[in-house]
Amino acid sequence: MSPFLFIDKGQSLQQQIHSQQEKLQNCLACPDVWIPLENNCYLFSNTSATFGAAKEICNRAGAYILEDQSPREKSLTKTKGYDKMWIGVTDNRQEGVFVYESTGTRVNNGDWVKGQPGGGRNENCAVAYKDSNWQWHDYPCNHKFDYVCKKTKGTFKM
Ligand SMILES: [Ca+2]
Repeated sequence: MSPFLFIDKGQSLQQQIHSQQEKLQNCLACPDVWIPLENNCYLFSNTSATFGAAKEICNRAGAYILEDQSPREKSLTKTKGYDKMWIGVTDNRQEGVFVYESTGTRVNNGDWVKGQPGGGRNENCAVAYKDSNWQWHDYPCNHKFDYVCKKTKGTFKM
């Protein structure tokens, strides 16, 4: 979509305003297949993937693997029927230091299941379990799980 506003002289001012508002709303909406919730857009995987592949797919869309889930995000996720899904949190770079993939910032209050993470060097990626109310376990990154890409509304190229 063009960022420029075109004024049609045949339209009343009110019509022009309405038309520009519609264009703006289209810019702020989520693209096809992505699900809107509050200020974000979500893409739910159809097939499972390793953590690295999931990350690449999300990054290619300018998004990142879902991280901490709000209660509303958890409700949305529940509708998808996943048993487990990746969370964009790893200690790949430094064992025991979990960081958010999207920002590289350290996870201080991760939503870990009690006793997790506990896999040491063999388990460097976080997985949310439905049966644990989507709390996290650490898991080997080369396993394949479902995943959700998340992106802020209005950041898509038109
Ligand atoms: Ca680890």
